[in-house]
Amino acid sequence: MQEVLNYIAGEFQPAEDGTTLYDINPALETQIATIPRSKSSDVEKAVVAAHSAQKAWSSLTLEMRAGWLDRIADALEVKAEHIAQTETLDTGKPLSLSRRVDAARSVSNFRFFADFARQQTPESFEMDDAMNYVHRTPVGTVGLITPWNLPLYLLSWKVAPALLMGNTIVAKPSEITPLTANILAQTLDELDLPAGVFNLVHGLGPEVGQAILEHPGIQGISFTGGTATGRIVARTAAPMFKKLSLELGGKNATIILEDADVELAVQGAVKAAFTNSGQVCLCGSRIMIHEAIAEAFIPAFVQRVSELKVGDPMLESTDMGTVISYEHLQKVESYIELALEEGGKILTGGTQAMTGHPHPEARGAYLRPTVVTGVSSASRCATEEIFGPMVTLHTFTDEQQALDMVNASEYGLAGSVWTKDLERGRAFASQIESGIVWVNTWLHRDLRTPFGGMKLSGVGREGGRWSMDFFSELTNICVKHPDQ
Ligand code: TXE
Repeated sequence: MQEVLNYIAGEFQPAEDGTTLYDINPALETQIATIPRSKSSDVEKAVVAAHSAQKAWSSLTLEMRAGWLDRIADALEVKAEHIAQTETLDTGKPLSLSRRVDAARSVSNFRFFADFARQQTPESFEMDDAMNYVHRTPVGTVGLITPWNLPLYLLSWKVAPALLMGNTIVAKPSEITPLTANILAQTLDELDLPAGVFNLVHGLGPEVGQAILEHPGIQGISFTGGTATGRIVARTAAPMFKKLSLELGGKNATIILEDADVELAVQGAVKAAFTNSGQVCLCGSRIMIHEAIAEAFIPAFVQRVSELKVGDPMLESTDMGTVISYEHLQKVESYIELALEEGGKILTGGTQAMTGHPHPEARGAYLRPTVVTGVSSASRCATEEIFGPMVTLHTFTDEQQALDMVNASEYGLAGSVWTKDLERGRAFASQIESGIVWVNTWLHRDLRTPFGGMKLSGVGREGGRWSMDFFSELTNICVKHPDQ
């Protein structure tokens, strides 16, 4: 079994009190690693290390730090297959997905921010009698807290801009998926990143996560996770006036207008619903279909979903692996039961599935992709974030009704609209209360664009210049021209 350690002040080390937690593989339900169960004393050490590295790191030029990001990207790229295999072991997601999305994006996050930094021009504002210069300094030591659904992908999405802007880091990955964060720490260690610039502290949210939130020496918090935890993060960090970025949950809608290309919409809706077993905050878990196209769309959608191969995540042929844990599987199943109580009918799925698994005796957190119809768009299973392979279908007769259903959600992260009329798609998209709307596509990402949500889906935006803004403080320097 692998023994994962904290990475503090350039040293791999156990928790100060020596306690550990088990990391579980959700496909076999076996223990694959131990991680430190860190406490506030470990966070304290990490903050001291980060502070001692801060001055030297922030005094490098942006160009030099961009060079570091390039070297990190190159080193991670060499390990891409190792990262993908490890992510699959830890999460139960198909290896093909780990390769295509998790490993690839972890590399490109570093590369993107390096290139993006080089494209920036100094920001200045000329007045008749003076010139304003925008001067950026780092926030300081930042706390990065990340979830289990896209472990290294989301951690690197924060680490890259935080390093670029001259911050030092205390990071905490999810205790459920700690392994690829450890690969990142090993990689930075091999590259001789100055000690203390990046510190990784493993453990439980209410223990080590909370200690990061509460530490007065940490000036900014970037958090991705559930909305309930986000509330705790805000409650703790906001009164200390820490800079805060909250990327939280979603209950995203996929809207099929009556003039949609049925084949394209079916493909897109299946992908939006079941990628990573529905465990992407952007997943479309409420599908709204115009009545005029429902007869063509619904049977084709259900057919396609029932053909998805659920099984061993290591097999090339697998479309969907496990959900993240057996506990999470039970949560999703409880929503399937709730759907039936709420008057719903299951069109496909609804049961555990072990197809193609090499160890049929293992329990494994497998669940068939599940499609529910007949529940109200205001029902609990159509309004609460389930974060698993289950979607509800709803029909509408006109655009206003669709918009009302979509915007009734307490969440506002993402959505997709499917129509052959692009102008209509844009107009419809602009009326959806959410941070990201795709027209005729889903999870099509340009990393320069703002990413984040409104309402219960979070506060703030990341991506491109929004990440650069979050991870820096701005000083406007106004210089008066002489004799004017
Ligand atoms: O996430 P948590 P959980 C949603 C999804 C899921 C639900 C709960 O609906 O079912 O959230 O998942 C750390 N102080 N999303 O419980 O707890 C925790 O250790 C500081 C959506 O696994 O929010 C982990 O590192 N940190 C989401 C991180 O917060 C704390 C992705 C996220 O875990 C803490 C994941 C505390 N008091 C779940 N408590 C998305 N937006 O993509 C926990 N943590």
